[in-house]
Amino acid sequence: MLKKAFLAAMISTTLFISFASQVFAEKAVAIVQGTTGQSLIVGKVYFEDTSGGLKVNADLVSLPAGKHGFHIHEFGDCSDQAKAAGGHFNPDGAHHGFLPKDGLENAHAGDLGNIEIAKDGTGKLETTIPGLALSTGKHNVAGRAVIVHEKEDDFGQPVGNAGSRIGCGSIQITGK
Ligand SMILES: [Cu+2]
Ligand SMILES: [Zn+2]
Repeated sequence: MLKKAFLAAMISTTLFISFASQVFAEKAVAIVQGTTGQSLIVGKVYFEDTSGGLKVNADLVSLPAGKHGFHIHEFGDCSDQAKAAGGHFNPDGAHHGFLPKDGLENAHAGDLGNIEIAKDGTGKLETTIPGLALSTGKHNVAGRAVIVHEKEDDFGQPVGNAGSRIGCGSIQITGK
């Protein structure tokens, strides 16, 4: 009998922990790869739901030095040199901008701006965006794509003049 009660307690604890981690601390990763066969671009972008918004932590290597437009596009499909990812994630029908500065009223929900790449080809970006989440609400980014562009996003209309899509990764929930 005791063994049975212990087992039941174990099971409910496990269920509660997996439920709680899904609701309160969802995490995801996008494995970024170059969109052309000869490209050496690789990287990881980690996402985590926090009380202050969606935490984004990118770590890329083998890119040309300089600033590169860095966005979340609508679909998590990197085929056809990432054209299949569609446009900037924009559930509000806003115009293009810089989300951390302009907010969801004045920027696309996918407008993360630029990632700066050093001379050695590496770049990091860490930001927390209020209003975005992985899988809850209107501004949910799981299953969409992170895109790294050829050129700098200059925040011009309609999509920042950042040129072609050189890196892409779909945002996949890792759970814990
Ligand atoms: Cu883009
Ligand atoms: Zn945009």
